[in-house]
Amino acid sequence: MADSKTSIPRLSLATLGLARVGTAGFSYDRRRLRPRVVHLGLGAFFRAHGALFTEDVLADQGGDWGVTGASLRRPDQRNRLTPQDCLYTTVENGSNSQKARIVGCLLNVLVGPENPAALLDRLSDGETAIVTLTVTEKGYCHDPASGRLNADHPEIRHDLEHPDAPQSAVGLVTSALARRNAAGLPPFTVATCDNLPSNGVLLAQLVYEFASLRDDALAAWIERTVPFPSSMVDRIVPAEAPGDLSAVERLTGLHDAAPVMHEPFRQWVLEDRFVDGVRPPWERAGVQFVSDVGPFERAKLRMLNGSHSALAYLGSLAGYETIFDAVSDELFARFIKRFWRDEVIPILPAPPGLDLGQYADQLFERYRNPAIRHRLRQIAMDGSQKVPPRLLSTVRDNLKQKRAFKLVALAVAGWMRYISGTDETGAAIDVRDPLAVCLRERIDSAGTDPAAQVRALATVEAVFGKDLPGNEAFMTAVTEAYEALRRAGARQATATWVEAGDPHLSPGARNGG
Ligand code: CS2
Repeated sequence: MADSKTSIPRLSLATLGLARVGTAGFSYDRRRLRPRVVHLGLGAFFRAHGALFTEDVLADQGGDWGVTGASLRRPDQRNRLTPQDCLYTTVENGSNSQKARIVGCLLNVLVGPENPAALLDRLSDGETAIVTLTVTEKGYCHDPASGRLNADHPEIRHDLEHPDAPQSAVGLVTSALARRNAAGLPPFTVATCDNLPSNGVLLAQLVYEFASLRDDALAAWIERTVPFPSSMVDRIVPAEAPGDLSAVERLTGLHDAAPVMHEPFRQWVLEDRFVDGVRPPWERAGVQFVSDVGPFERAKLRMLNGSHSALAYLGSLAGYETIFDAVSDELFARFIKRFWRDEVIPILPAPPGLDLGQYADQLFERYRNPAIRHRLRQIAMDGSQKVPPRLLSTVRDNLKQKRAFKLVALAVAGWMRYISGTDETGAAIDVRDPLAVCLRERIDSAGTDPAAQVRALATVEAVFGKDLPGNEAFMTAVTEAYEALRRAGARQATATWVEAGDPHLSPGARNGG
């Protein structure tokens, strides 16, 4: 099929052979694949991460591990992928290299809101052995501060009333498990791949709570039989940007409506708990199976995602567009290195075999990849869900150990400043957050006094819990930082904060850069 505007052939099974030399493809027999993995939340991240680990297994030793993708919101991915037989191109963008690869393990895409019954049927089918998820933090319909299910969430309420047409990931997983139980089938393994602390434990708890609202016997069966392995996943995958489609056309000679661009680095650390041990031999593709993901996940969430969120708020306010742009400014480079060295690394237990100082250096190099245009706006989204696990967890651990947390406090204040809705030039900020309306009302009701604005936001319990608004050290640190951001702007405030000496820095602390 040719694209009408460009007359470049559209990627599909029929045109695969036309791909330019240098484009990697697949040589396994795709007709053998069965839909044994269902992935909820088919976005760029999964297609450049989980799907590629499975693709590598197929390339290495064949097998039948095919993937069904499911979109729980919009039909865009299905609309783009189906006309090209669900094939897509991944482009690995290194600092000085580009590698294109056409991926074959995705077999079809279902769209939950259009046809919840079809998605439920697929999940309930005995052939489905593993359900993986990347539905983003807000997709868990939970209270980020307490980790409990938000039973008032409109999707949760809907799913309780309509168990045959669930909308939420928690509702879908529970209804499908209920059907399997009723049919005498074994459960599937539920492997969440979202950036949440103890993500498997959290999802198990949410599904259990939800199932208990339906039927105690079902909840007990789930608790007894369904494994929810925790994981740490990592790869920087920017959202599609203008120019990506034409770049892929130039590389492969084929028109792909759904390519994904990503960095070379990837990591997946996973607990080896699967129903009957059934899973692809992902270790062949580099997945690290460990008994306790906790230290890996905490290091990644607080060092990578924490610094991402800090840069997203402070960097956007300072006028930068991407992570690369922000860390190319010597000031923000110093900020981020001190953030790691002084406030995050000292309170983190190092995962086995990982030197956290080296990990910080490696993260910095990844951020300095000029070929990755990772937009701060993309990372800034959904701060009410991201700030608690990425930044407030670090605040709490520093408080416990009576250590300073000035730079983390500046990042939290940066979020508060960002969601006020106007930037330093007076231009509107497009704040995207499930709590946007509530946060806006809080700020508006506080008037113009910065300290009152901080108090109004810090008392949103779903974000700050019950403890932090009553903690004087926390409130003082965030209020001072917020006032400085208002008074001097993000760049100047960051400069002052970075310059300030840190009396709590232990003499042996490693120099992060
Ligand atoms: C980012 C993550 O958008 C965000 O909030 O911090 O998507 C980050 O790029 C990935 O977790 C990296 O593995």
